[in-house]
Amino acid sequence: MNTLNSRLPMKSNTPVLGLTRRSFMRRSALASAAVAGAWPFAFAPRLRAQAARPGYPLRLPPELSGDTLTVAPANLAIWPGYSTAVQAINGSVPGPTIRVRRGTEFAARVVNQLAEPLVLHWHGLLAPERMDGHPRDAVAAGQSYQVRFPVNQRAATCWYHAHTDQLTAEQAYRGVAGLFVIEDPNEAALGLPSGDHDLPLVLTDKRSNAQRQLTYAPTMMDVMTGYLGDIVLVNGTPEAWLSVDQGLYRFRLLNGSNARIFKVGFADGHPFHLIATDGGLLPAPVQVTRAMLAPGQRLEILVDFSSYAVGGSVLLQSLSFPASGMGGMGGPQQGTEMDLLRFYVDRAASGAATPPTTLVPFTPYDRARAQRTRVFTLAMSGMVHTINGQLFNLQRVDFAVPFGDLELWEYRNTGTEPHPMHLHAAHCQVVERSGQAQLPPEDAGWKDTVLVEAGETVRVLVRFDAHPGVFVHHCHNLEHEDSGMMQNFEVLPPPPLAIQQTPGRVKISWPDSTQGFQLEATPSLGADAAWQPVTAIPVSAGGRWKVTLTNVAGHHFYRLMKPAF
Ligand SMILES: [Cu+2]
Repeated sequence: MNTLNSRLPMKSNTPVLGLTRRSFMRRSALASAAVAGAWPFAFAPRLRAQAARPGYPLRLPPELSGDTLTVAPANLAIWPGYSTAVQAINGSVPGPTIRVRRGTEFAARVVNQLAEPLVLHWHGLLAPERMDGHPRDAVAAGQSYQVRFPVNQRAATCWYHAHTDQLTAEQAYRGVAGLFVIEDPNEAALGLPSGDHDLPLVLTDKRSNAQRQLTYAPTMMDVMTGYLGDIVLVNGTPEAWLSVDQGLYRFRLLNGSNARIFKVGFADGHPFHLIATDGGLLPAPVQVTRAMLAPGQRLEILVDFSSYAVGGSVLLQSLSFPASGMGGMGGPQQGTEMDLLRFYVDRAASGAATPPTTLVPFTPYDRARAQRTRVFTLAMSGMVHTINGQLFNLQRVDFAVPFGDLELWEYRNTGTEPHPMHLHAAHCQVVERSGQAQLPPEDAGWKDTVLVEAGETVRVLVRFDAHPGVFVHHCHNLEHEDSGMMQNFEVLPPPPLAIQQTPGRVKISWPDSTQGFQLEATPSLGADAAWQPVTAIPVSAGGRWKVTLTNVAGHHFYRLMKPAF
């Protein structure tokens, strides 16, 4: 039996291939805090008190920067004394947390040791077309494939998960998912909690039976509502608890559930700060007492435990909320209160820490620059859900988006189920909900997954300016997705530029049948790219727009883009 994720701290610190030294130290620090929960000889009163704690100390996934991701059947001691069949990544559920520094290349070999096809999607990452994990790119059982792409986007808590045609829901449910954290050394200056005070919380709900197996057998009703579980695992830990000090913590929350929406908050109403959504840090922390987190979404929060006495504890929950939809047949209905994680405040903090007042600048798109509105009607058809009246067809491309155009996407939910809509290949900005521009803080910043409640119309602004090619957008209720609530779209490549360079002089031209483009230049590509409009006014001649730049010092890169800000 694989014990990588055993609750026994000594076992869970068994060296893991690819585990970085930093992560090993983080995990060791955590384990030393949590060790009393399973240590056989309690030799201090505090440790004895901890030994009586119900539940299990929070596990932390191993960490990787790339290398090999082997997806294979495994048996894990999710509940001590039981062996639970899962589909693990490198023997772990959730899979290893991938950490990549902005401006570097991510490379990994994905090895499919399942008895079925598999492809992984890098959710929130701007990967090129054939690296993105489109369902058409799944490899057969026993096969492997190489992933390689540069990571130049803002630092963010992203994730990765199975995206196999009609198998996404079951594979993700059985464990084929993990966090993917993009780090930016420039953000270190913000002084946010780090090391063992910066922790992932991967929330997933499951149904378990008497033999402690994770059952997945969706009925037609489950497909309609999405598969709702009756227990929550946090980082693969049931009834999870965490020993903390009285300091400030950064928690990176991912809702990795198939269908369950969480309303994250403390049982005692303890306030916390929202600092990041899907696409990275917000302009400033926002103090809240609860936050909605739909499947696929991420939130980062700062929690200050200094108001709790040493010896105190507080429970993080999914608070109850009125839910649209039919509710689940197997698990508690959508919107039912569920416990997530109990924090035991065991120690004084090593130093005082307060949230920073500002984080990372955010520039909203200029809605007036949107080239067009694209309407997506989300509706129920029998027991499944459609987008614009159709179910997904792997071979059919449903629409094309010109590269670099700012578009207003309008999701109209005419059904009775909530739909967390996820788009690949770009991040978007939420602009209004059913005509209201006043938005909850969870809608702030750069998003890739937007919750559209029953009866709601949500408008977002989006510009596909990273990679041309065929991508998907879909509902991230995974039963909805697998039953066809997904579309292909093609990001059309920008018009080709013709560039003639002589010393000190650059002649650039492009077809004058293309309107509205702005020529931009940058001295370097990658994470340091600083695209600036070229101010020279193009002239039309011989069917082309032409610009001649003189006194050009050094080497530049050029592109065509439509203004969005
Ligand atoms: Cu849906």
